[in-house]
Amino acid sequence: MSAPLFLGLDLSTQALKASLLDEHLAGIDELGVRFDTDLPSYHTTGGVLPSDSELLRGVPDAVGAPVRMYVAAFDLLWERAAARGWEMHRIAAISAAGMQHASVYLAKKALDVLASPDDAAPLGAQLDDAAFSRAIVPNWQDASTRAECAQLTRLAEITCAATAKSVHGRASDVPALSRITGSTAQTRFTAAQIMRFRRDEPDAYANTARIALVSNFVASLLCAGSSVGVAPLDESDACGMNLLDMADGKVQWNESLLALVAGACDAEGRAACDASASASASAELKRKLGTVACDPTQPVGTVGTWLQKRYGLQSSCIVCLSTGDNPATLQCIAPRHGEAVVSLGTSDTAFVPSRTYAPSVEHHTFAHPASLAHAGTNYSLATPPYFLMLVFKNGSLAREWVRDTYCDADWSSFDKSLCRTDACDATGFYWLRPEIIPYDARGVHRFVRDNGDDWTRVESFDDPLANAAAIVMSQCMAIRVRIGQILGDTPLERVYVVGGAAQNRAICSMLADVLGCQVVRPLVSGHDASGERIEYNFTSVGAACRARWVYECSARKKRGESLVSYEETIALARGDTCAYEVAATPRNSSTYAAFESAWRTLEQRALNESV
Ligand code: XUL
Repeated sequence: MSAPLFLGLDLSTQALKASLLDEHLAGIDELGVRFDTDLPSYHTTGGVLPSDSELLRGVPDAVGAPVRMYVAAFDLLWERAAARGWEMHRIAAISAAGMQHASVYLAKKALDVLASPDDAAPLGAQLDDAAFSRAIVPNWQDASTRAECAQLTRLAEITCAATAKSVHGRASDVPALSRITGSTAQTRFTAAQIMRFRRDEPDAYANTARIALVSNFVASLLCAGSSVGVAPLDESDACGMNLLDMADGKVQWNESLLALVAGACDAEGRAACDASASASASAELKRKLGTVACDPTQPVGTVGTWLQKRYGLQSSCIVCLSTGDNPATLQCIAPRHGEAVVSLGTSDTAFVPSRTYAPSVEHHTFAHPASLAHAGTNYSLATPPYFLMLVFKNGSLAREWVRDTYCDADWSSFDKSLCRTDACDATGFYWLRPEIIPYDARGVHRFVRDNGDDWTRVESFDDPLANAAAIVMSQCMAIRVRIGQILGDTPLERVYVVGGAAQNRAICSMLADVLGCQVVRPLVSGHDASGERIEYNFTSVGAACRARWVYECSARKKRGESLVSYEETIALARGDTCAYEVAATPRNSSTYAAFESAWRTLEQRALNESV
């Protein structure tokens, strides 16, 4: 029997990608289907419908995509994999990642097709319009649900007032919804999205047999032609719904929020109908959502007849729980307690593993995708049970604005400014779009040091190039302060940097100096079909790593052995292969450590002045 292969999929905003890895997690091949260019008949731009599309029905701030495009992409991906000559019979386990928060609405017909598809025909032809109760599904960029968010926030305040006021003794200035679900109300999160759908399209909601996240929808497609039906939700992904109660160390649906989303009560907690109708509305929504699986080592099932007969996958090929794209990216890099991942992209994002449930107004708290903490057994201390996600909206777009406005639209002038030695004498806040951290901060604010600890707000710097150092230092400082608050006494030992700006040496050096730790770039390269070495997609690789872990755990379970932690599996599989390269080591971190307190005061000043 030839060595097993592991497949990870990633259904993201713009493409469906697939990474095929060998048992040592080295890349064999990677391919993808881009929605805009490979499936032009769906008329998407950047993977979503243009804002003036009639299909969005004029709903302000709605962002969506045709659900059938995702199925067409799934069909095309397998066609392409077969054309590349993938050794399908060697694929031992598959897992997928899906863009977090986005949801899919299946009508009864979809369940029939998933149970017994025509193995000779593409799934797209079978999962037709009648198979979905919602043709255009919300994307994570959708912001049409502000009213629903306000209601979720209100109901959580009322419920919390009636019960506990704090979580694990944490300060109660954390909004109640965040204390319960790990996040403040978010327009893109699934609870608000389902609520708006039920309100706007009650018949279509009634016609919905199951509601899936993108991740378990893809897992269900992999199982087409088996008894699985709709795969369960993954705990880590489902934390991005504003619907799970994470507060008491378990992860389960919050009954009050569920009732509000189901239409069984209003935001004041008053029953919207008689008691039995309320109970049945809540039970109905619970049925539609299905179960949340808390043991990622437990396979969903095996591939169904559709993949077996059409593409030659083995009936033993394991289908694992699929998770959200953020948890999958975390899985790919597998930072330990005391480490963090910083993604410098359109927005700057940080992932920080956490040993405690740490809800806050500023970040999201998700269950860790590789933790067994909520699985009931085999609690492994090696994997922290949670991870926190921080999103700073003004990332690369703000850096590019500074480059274009003050650095002759030239990265090398921008970078030179970052090497200045007087970087702590001028700082700035460039909140070009309303910021998330700090919440709703706006505008551009610049400060220069007069003397000692006295700072003056200025309209401009004498040297325009100083804006480059000011923005990058301040962005890094914002990350330093929040990670420091999260880690408390634990020192930050290493940061994995990803995203476009991870290739910029000057930015990585500043990050290392400000954070006071090594900054490394994860290496997830492999080969493409022509044998050329290429960089792989972190998210689909992260999904494939889960497949490798689940395969290992299943083999051990069969042999009656105990489970192995995710980190150990990955380390054993990779052997000595270095999983990262050093991008920068800190040189003068004490300067920035000393500057932290002044910078925080300046951030508060800028915030007070931002309207
Ligand atoms: C995170 C978020 C995005 C999507 C992208 O909360 O909304 O990162 O997950 O697919």
